[in-house]
Amino acid sequence: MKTLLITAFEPFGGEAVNASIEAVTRLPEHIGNWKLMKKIIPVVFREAAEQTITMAEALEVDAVLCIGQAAGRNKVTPELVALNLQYAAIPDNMGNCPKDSPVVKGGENALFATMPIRTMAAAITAAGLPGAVSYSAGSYVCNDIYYELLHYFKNPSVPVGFIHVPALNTMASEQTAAALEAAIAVLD
Ligand code: PCA
Repeated sequence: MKTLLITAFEPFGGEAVNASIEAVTRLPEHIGNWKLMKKIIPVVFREAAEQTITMAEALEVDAVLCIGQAAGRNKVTPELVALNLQYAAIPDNMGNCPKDSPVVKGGENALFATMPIRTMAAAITAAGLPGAVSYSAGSYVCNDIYYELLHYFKNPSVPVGFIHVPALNTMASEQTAAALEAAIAVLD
């Protein structure tokens, strides 16, 4: 049995809910060969990544998968790329509002997922649910945590992935959870 740290984000932007929490809390404790360790993290630049790295190290997890909400999308979208860019259109939950700052000074411009993103997206559609590979996690806190984790766990003995999910008014959380379960089930 391997352990997967799976994170969801608190609500942000003045909203009362975040679809990532609703979906992650609906996931079973075990999927295939994986035991899930669920954690809710703040929508705060850097802090979200720091908490996740601390938890991943303390629990000695085998992989890390972060889930965030992407309002306006109508599919569950595993993310292939993280950019070394912070640009916030709205402040994060601590009032940070970076405009074109690097995530990691001197870091590579972009990092690729170390989970099998295409296979995960294909598993979602094979389950009859809306899924697609995404090539941009944006430039807000979701992209920030993704880049920081990929940078930190450069040796992909701890694979890292990110999946954006639609808002609750677009996709029911049971469906979103089923899509996440299908994506996790293909992990080795
Ligand atoms: N979505 C935001 C941050 C938290 C979340 O759920 C994003 O896409 O960056």
